[in-house]
Amino acid sequence: MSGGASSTPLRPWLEIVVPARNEEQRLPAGLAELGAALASLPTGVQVVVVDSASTDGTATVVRRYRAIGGAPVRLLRCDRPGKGAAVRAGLLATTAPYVGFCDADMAADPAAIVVAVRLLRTGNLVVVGSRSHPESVVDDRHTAIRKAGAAVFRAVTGLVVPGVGDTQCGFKFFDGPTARAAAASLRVTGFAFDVELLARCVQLGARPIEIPVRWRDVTGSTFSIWRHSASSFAELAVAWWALRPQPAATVPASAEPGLDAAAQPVVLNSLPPAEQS
Ligand SMILES: Nc1nc2c(ncn2[C@@H]2O[C@H](COP(=O)(O)OP(=O)(O)O)[C@@H](O)[C@H]2O)c(=O)[nH]1
Ligand SMILES: [Mg+2]
Repeated sequence: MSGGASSTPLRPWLEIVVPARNEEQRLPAGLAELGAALASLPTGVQVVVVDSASTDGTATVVRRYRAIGGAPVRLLRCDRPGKGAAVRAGLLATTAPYVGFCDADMAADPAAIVVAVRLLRTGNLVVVGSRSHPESVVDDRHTAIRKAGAAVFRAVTGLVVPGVGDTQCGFKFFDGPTARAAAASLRVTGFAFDVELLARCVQLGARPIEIPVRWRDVTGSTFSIWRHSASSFAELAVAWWALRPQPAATVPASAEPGLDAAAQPVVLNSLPPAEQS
């Protein structure tokens, strides 16, 4: 699966999607951090940066990186704006048995990828970074109003995907076929897409595992409380409607939505050891 030490196999074993909109400033540091984390993984990893709606030099910056930490970097353009649309396009462009996505600012320390991969390799289908995990180290400098909005948002997400403490952390890893199947039916194109993506994975039989992350607020966020708050709640409604249980007669048994006991999310204690400085 990991390929030879000297050459990158044609089919990667892990592909990591990085959505990027107007990220020329934050991407260089973000990719450097991601590269440092990938250097400890076996060869055969690829990074897919999905650029959409950028009006700056994001694409030019990405083209400068042929590889990071031994992983080739691909640039993908997505015509539709929105983080959800970009991650969906990135996931659908993957072929690897394991996939994931990270924000361009690497607010969640990508060192946790090694933990996520270990859990995927032991048969877990979805592993998500969670700032609400008791072992997470979170340096949250968001404004009080954004924190309050996030708390309300979290309460409402429970209606769509119960049991996941933090659906919005930009650090999620998946079994490839599960992620591609979930992404194929994704309706939400904006910041609330994670909720629908997780709920669709649960419908496919996944039991999301939450792992601790080291997370810090990185300045230059593309999320605007004024422009994106209302639309994020509207997206939740779209997800809830799209995922509502269908009458039994019209849904094949294998695709029946809903959370049975086996699909309940679980929380794991698996923060990687702190990096030595
Ligand atoms: N391609 C693409 N990426 C986006 C879009 N909107 C947000 N993103 C990316 O989604 C990620 C969101 O993280 P960030 O802006 O740090 O938001 P925050 O951490 O929630 O404040 C970043 O990598 C953004 O560049 C979009 O319309 N298109
Ligand atoms: Mg961020």
